[in-house]
Order: sequence, then structure tokens, then C-alpha cells
Amino acid sequence: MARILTTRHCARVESAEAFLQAVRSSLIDPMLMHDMPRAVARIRQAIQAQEPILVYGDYDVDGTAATAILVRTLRKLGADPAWFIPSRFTDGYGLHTNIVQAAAEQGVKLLITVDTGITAVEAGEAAKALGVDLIVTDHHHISTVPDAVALVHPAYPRSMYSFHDLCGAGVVFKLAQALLGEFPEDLLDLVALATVADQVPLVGENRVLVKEGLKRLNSEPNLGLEALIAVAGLAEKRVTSTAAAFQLAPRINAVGRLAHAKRAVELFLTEDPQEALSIARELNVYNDRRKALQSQVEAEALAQIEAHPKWLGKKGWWWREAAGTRA
Ligand SMILES: [Mn+2]
Repeated sequence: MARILTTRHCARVESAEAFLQAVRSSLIDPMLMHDMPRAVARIRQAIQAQEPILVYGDYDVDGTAATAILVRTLRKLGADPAWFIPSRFTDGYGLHTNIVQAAAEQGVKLLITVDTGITAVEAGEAAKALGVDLIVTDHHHISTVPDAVALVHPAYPRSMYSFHDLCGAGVVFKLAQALLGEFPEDLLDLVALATVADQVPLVGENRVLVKEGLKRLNSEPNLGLEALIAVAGLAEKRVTSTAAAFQLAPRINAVGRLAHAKRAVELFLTEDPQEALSIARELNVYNDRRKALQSQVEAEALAQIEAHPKWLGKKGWWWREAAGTRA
């Protein structure tokens, strides 16, 4: 056990204990994250003054879960935020100037990004010029950062926050906790799913969020996740981190790849069991289609290789071996 723990960088008794027990009390105060107090103050002000808020996310599991976490939190606090998920095909990844312009035209005063935005320098300039306040919450690599009201990021240089590997939904979960002033029990299912789907290391806070979130996912998940668990054939089974990563997450990603990921956010936000079931079924259909496309592309690729064995060159030994086992 000691050897295994050492290879997991738990060479000290305290860190080994934290890893093995993964208890809530080891979670870090959200207010220690970079710019968290500024973000909380500006969002509270917006809610108070009923300013139009836009939550801007991303089209993968992490980005859609993060969007739903923040929208649910803001609704709980009495706001009615708009939200937007870009299209993989027409908008592409990240926050772009045209989105900021459209938001400004619609009267948005506060734009909050989740799981994206930390490199959106031009969009930040546009926001400033148009009088839209920008709050970025993100976990991606930091290089040149936009000029924003707040840059909430777990790995911001010289910040006091000691755990750097949260996913985008993890960062927003922390923001939710700071805004609500309490631990957001009912958002644990979403943050756990996003954490395993985004493949961040399952150490530190991520371990606690996944451990607690899996309990929630198996006891009282939100209506959308409950429906998704049912259509994935997991209703009678325990939803493990493996099931979340390989059975739930692909269904959410499929809709973003073949149609539009906003359906996933609608699933995560719905309060109507009928709607939950119908969106979950729709996600299932996209997932089946995705699987069919994948095997079709795979078969085409294999046929091409077989037709052109020279493409493999001398390094093709692995292919010939694999072909042998396939035969
Ligand atoms: Mn992410």
C-alpha cells in the first residue's frame, strides 16, 4: 500500500490519508481561487440590479455541465440568465468577438464564460469597448489573458489556490459554492460527470468531487441525468466512474458532434420528466449514429491500408501483426 501511495505522490502520512479518505473537509475555500471575490461581488451586483447576464460555455461534457451548474446557481439566486453553447461547426471553440457583439446588441451587461475564455484577448477588448463586463472562469492553459473584471482559474500564477487540476465544471462548482454560501449538494452529479469525462487527474479535490458526486448520481441525480442513466441501461446498476466516462459522457458528446450540444444543457436544466426522457432518447439516437459512423470510417481506413500496403513502409509491422490477429 505504501508503495502504491508513493507512486501516487502521497509519500507523507497526511497526503496519504487525504488521498485514501477523500473527505469533504479537505476541500479548499473557494474564495482563495484567483479573482473569486471579485467575480462573486460583480455577479451579486448584477443579480441585485437585475442586469441581463449571459453564460457562455463549450460543447463538450465539461462545458455543457459547467453551463448548467452556473445557470442553475444563478436561477437559485433569483436571476434569469441567458446561456449560449457555440456550435462545433459554425462557431468553433472559444469566445469570439461576434458573440460579444451579439450579446451587447441584446443588452447583456455581464458575460460569464465557463470552461473557456482564458485566451480570449480580442473578445475581451470587444466586451470592454461595448460596455459588457466579462468574467472568465476556465481551467485551460494560461498564456496571454484577456482584460476582464475577473479571471477565475485554479492555476493562476502566484495565486493562493493549492489545487490546480479542476475541470471547467469544477471551477464553476467552486464559484457556485462561493455565490450560494453553502456546499451545492444538488450540483455534485454534474461536477462528477464532467470531472471524469474531462480526464483531469483523479487526485486532490477531483477525487472528493467524484466520490461525493457518484453518491449523488446513484441516489438523487437531476431529472436529465436520471433519464440519461435510464436510457443508457444503467438504472438497475451502480453508476461507477467508468460507467460515467464510457456510457454517459459519449452520449452527451455525440449530440455536440452530430447536432448541437445545447441539447445537453437543456437535458441538464429540465424540470420536466417527459422532456428529460425525450432529450435522453434523442442523445441515444445520436450516440448510435456516432457509433455507426465510427465503424464505417474505421472500415474505410482499413480498406485503404489494405489496398496500399506500401503506405505502411517498414514501420508497418504492427499493422501486419494486427491484420494477422484479425484474420
Ligand atoms: Mn474542460
